[in-house]
Amino acid sequence: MTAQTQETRPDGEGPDEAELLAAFDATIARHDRIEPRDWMPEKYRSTLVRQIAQHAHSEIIGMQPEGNWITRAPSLRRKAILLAKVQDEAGHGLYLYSACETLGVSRQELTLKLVEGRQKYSSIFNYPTLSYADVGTIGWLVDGAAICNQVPLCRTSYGPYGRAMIRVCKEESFHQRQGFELLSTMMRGTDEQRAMVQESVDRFWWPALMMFGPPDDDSPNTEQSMAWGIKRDTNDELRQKFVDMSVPQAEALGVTLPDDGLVWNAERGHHDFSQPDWDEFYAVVKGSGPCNAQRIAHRRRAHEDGAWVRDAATAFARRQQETVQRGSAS
Ligand code: BYC
Repeated sequence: MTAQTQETRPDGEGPDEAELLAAFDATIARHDRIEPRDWMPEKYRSTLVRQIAQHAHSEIIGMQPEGNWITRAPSLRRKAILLAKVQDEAGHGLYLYSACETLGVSRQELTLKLVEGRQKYSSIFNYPTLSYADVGTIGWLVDGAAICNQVPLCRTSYGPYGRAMIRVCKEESFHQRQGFELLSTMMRGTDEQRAMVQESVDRFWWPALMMFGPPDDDSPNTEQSMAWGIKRDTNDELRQKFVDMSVPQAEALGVTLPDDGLVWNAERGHHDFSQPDWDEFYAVVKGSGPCNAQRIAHRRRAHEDGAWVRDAATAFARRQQETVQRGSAS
């Protein structure tokens, strides 16, 4: 049985709810994709809206910490690279808002929920960027964490989300390399530059670990999201993967990761590591991080300042439609 659309069958009889659910469950069990016109349980739809909207908001809010350095980039080359990267994040936000719209919510609605604090975005973007090294550290660690989290999402059960992720991941891996390249250039520079990199890594390491969400035992959504194939790995599995990936990269760079508990465990075949400060995580998620108010105020201002662009685009589209209609009537 394949996933059923919500339309009635040719005989005029619509499938009942139990049949629809069975078809949905069978599609998930086969690791096939659910598409926008397929029937889906309401909770599956609302879970996707929650996750994809948060993801889209993260991309858009995530433009701010790095955007902060565009006017102060140390060279024309670095400025061009940073501009392109921040523009990519805007593109990622747009693919994701479009994916979310296929679930019956409008972008306007999502934006209002963000600026009114009714939907979340990633905790990581509530930390400030204090030096240019932070641009490299965000690329290396934050985009690195994003890749760990998002590569499995290319196989998520909802078609439009998985397809958006494929392109996003390609760009994110490019972003990660540019971050690593910036940091390795600084590490080959002066003692002062090396100290800047280390100080930046010390600030971003723990917030990067928090990006994967609370430990599995405290994650209310993981079990159901895994059962539905929305998430393919748990928060702790992805965090472990990120730590294992980052240790040799830190060695190659010549930086120290700020965790005395970070050691190779031969028996597990993974690194052991300490837990981040989960009280800090919950405080940041609830709005008390160093930059929450600033990030939302900036987003709200940009939305309000952009009202005339939306009005003009809507008027232009209406005018074009009228011209087409006049043409086909004559
Ligand atoms: N920050 O049950 P859980 C980027 C919330 S952007 C804030 O484990 P779930 C980039 C969670 O929402 C990358 N909130 O939830 C951009 C839930 O609250 P609600 C962004 C968090 O959904 C620019 C509650 O805590 N990536 O890469 O199963 C420049 C309980 O959590 C966080 C994505 O959005 C957090 N870190 O799992 C550079 C990836 N963690 O909603 C780079 C897609 C948890 O019940 N999202 N919460 O009120 C996901 O994979 C999952 O949503 C998460 C959380 C793993 C994040």
